[in-house]
Amino acid sequence: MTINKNSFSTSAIHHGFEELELHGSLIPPIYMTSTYAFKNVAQGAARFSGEEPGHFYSRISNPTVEILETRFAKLEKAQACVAFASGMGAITSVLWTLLQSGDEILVDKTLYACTFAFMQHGLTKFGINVTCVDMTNHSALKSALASKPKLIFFETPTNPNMRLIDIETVSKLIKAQNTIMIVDNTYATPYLCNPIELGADIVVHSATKYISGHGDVIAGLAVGTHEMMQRVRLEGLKDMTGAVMTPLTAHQLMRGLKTLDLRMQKHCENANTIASHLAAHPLVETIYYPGDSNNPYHLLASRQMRGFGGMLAFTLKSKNKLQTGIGMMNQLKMIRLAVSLGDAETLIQHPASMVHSLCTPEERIKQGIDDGLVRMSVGLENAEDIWNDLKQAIDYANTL
Ligand code: 4LM
Repeated sequence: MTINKNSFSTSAIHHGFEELELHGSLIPPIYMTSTYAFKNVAQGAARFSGEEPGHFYSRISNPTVEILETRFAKLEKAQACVAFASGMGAITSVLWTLLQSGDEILVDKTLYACTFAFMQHGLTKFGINVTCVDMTNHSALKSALASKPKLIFFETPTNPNMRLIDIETVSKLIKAQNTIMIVDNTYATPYLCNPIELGADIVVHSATKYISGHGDVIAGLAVGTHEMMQRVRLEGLKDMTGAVMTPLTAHQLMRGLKTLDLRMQKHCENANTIASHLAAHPLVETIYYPGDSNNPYHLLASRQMRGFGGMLAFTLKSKNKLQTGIGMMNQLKMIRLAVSLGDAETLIQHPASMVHSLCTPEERIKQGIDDGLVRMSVGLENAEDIWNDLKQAIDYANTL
């Protein structure tokens, strides 16, 4: 009998931990320690210099967090991983490590609002030039690349309007130059897409979302080469942000990872059911969901992802789409009105008044975010229960 230790589910459950080495403890112990005792001064010095492998302070590394990092690197098909206190901790630590004043970077026009704020209002304060470009438009991207940016950064699918960027094509466009490609893979997860295989250098995640899957953790992860991740750990994480993941969070994420494949299959299935119902509803104007065969990103999604994911967005037909959308959301009974995504509970939010309210109306227009847009993270409940709640709320909004 051969056991395929490389399969996603087996790696998600077993990789990076040998139970019999630790009293047979089936679950990796949670090492709640901030520091590590040395045998003598020479050993302490060797740990600090890196001559001897091992832990010396939990802002740099911790045995429980290390198991999660090893396991997640395997799932993302990367050499190495660094864990962080949040998705924003991952993004800021990676970018602070790589950038310096005077650098130019290129980012996609649609980004999660705090990532957008970090780029546009944070990095620019320190003399970094940030240019937004529509990375789905390859000729615009080619022209923008002429300035040889230090790095490019994008999400795919984008939050909240579900645009998809072709990772492999973008990677070919930057091949001839020394530009680093960073992809935020939060929406797809490594179960649906592995950007490193398609040419990305670094992949970042808000592990708060599908990786945790249970709405009880704030966490981030980044993967890349050993060399790049060691730099991120020792510069961005250790000296710049200090956004370190706790061992308890690592334990919760490892529990989440064990069911990531099962949960993603159900998220995909449920989102597909809800999208089909929405498509057939006369009051729905536009659906942003790559699983729909009429969606402009459908072919790319079929090639780049192993499923269409659990996220969708839509607008309702109305003279005042904003008011109708708000009226609909206030009428929901089971679906929870909340930001974040990837939980068992179906979550709905209104980007213009919540997550993307951090952007000005002009910035939202540039990012392609309609003020009437409603974003849904389709959960794991019974799909017909989700639809029945959504339908009664849409029907009610029509009477307003
Ligand atoms: C939200 N998102 O959309 P932390 N990258 C992406 C994200 O969606 C997020 C982050 C990074 C939402 C939070 C309120 C694509 C967050 C940032 O929240 O720092 O773990 O991740 O509703």
